Amino acid sequence: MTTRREFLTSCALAGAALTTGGKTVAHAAAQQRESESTGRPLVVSTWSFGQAANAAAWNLLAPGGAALDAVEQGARVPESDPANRTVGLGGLPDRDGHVTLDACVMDHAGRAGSVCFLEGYEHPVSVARKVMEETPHVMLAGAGAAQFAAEQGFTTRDLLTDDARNAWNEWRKEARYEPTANAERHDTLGILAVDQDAHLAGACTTSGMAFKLHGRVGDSPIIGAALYVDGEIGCATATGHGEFVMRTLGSFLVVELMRQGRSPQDACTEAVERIVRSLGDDPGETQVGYLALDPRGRIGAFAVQPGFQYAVRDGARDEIIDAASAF
Ligand code: SD4
Repeated sequence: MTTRREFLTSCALAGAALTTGGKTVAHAAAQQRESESTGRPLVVSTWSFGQAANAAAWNLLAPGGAALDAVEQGARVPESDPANRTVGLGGLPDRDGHVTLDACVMDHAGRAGSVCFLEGYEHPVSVARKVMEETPHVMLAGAGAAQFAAEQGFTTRDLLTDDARNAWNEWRKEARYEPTANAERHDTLGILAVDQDAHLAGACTTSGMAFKLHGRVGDSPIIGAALYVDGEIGCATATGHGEFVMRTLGSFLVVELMRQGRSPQDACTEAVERIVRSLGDDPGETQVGYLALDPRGRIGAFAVQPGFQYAVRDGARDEIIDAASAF
């Protein structure tokens, strides 16, 4: 009989597919590329919209720029995109109509900065970087984070677009609070980069679960949950149903597994397996995806269920890849 572990491992080895130029092909070579290492620099991001973030990051990485600058610039792209309903401007609001943002950054030296429950600022990732660089703290929340952003010279902006307000009004007609994991509503940007000097950095930014309770904070700004970077070992980021990631401290887990010798792919698979164990045989709508990168440029990705994609950009590739999944 095949154990769940054997099943997951075989999925990880056989299940990846690669999308290039709009075509998705069954693809054994995807995994091989991961183990071959493509060298540096390299940037990976969650979801297909990560490709635009990667492009901005690549503009810095290609001429020898720093990974930290690259991930920040990459994260700012979806933050400014009003058509993106899950990050920054245009993000869907909480139950009470507030767009509340979570973001964090971390670099190869173990420095970290984070903001959560931030309202009225388009670029939480940049505020998070300021927390990291300008304060002795790691995380600022809510009104305090907004006060700090103002003090740092960030300008306020109404982030609730007409489109997002309309979606919220539609949702309110249902008159019920059901924070289920809808794949469409789960699209945090996690971005990881390794630069020419083999320095790693990562960032994560989101408007969180759509129509969440006011005050709800997800995994995305939690160092160790949706983002973790160890300059020697590797880095990981998470997307999906944040509560599952928070309960398992997923990104820290992925990096610690890599420290124990697991490949980025195997580490992501094991971290998903911890979640899958709590789900039994039916994941329902629960989705979590992990993405990991090591200093050699090896990539891993795995999700609870199909649909999780990630974007890769390096000197030879600009691609979107379908991650393997447990179900
Ligand atoms: C959250 N993890 O707030 C975020 C949502 C998400 O892809 O990742 N969407 O739980």
